[in-house]
Amino acid sequence: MDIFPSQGTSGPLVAVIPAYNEERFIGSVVLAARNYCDVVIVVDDGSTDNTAELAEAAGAHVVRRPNGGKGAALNTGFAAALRYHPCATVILDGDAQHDPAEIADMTRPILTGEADVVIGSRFLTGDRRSIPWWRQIGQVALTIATNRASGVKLSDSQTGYRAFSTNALHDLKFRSKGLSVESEMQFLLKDSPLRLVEVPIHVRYLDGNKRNPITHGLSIIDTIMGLVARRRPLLFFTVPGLTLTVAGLLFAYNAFRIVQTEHIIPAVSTIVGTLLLVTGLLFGVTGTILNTLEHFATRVTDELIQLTRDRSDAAVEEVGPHLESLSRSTRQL
Ligand SMILES: Nc1nc2c(ncn2[C@@H]2O[C@H](COP(=O)(O)OP(=O)(O)OP(=O)(O)O)[C@@H](O)[C@H]2O)c(=O)[nH]1
Ligand SMILES: [Mg+2]
Repeated sequence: MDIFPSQGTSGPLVAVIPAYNEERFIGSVVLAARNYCDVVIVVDDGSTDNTAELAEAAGAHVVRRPNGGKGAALNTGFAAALRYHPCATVILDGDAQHDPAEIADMTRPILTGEADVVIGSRFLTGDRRSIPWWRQIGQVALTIATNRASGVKLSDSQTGYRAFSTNALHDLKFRSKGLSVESEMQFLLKDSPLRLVEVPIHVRYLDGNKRNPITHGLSIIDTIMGLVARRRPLLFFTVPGLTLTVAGLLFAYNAFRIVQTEHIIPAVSTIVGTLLLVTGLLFGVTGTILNTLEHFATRVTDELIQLTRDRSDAAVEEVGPHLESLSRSTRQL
């Protein structure tokens, strides 16, 4: 098919497929995606099978990098996509879970200027028959946890089918190592001006479980907790801190009352009250300091991203890696 959805807009439509040991499916996924996109980029980071060779044979632009997880693969894929000056970029999985025929639906809100980020949701249509029930339980639980923690509400927080405007490719830089990059993206979107739209998608599962669903779910919860601590310190530290302080004050008041009426110092109330007060105040102060640093880091990062965006390609090649590592260090504050 040579009628590309990108016709009539400037720049090619680009697909980015992160792929790790996907030799069973990658060839057919690339061939199918090429029917709906101008360029297909496969980011292979250290596959031990023939993923890269098969993707190349199917016509993909293959970027190879050392294994750093899906988040790092997406950072690399976004940088590679930006070099094509795309009208829109779509990401999909290399295990044939997503239907490339839906790329047009995924990218339409970007091409019409309605959105910067499109999330392909498995739960918008209500047709969940193709999703095994145990996966649905995990996906819904992780969606509730990510929605609550990030403050951004989605019907499917874990989907890998997403589309992005150029602005979004510039702004979104991931740190997550494993498969928690989808949750991280939701936190990044919370404080960002990028406009978000969900569209319904269909999925199919041709493979069995690749990993233990319990440890997989726990590792994502672990990342969500870390993200809350880093990105929403008031929620993670200051709110529990205030609760502990109030509890400490109640114990202290009780101890004071006993001293007044019975003229003895109640050991339990005094010790517990003091411990609660000290811990609560420590949490409160820590949260407030981290919140200030987070705002500072966000401002510096935004300015660095803007600086990178305003430069010519040659200058970005030269200073980009330095700015990125500076921006990363600032975020790690
Ligand atoms: N480049 C790269 N791709 C990865 C890595 N880990 C996962 N991927 C790819 O990211 C996509 C999603 O990974 P999956 O393992 O299918 O994760 P999932 O879809 O959440 O899990 P399942 O439902 O079990 O398929 C696939 O195309 C993987 O090949 C990685 O470390 N590097
Ligand atoms: Mg998959």
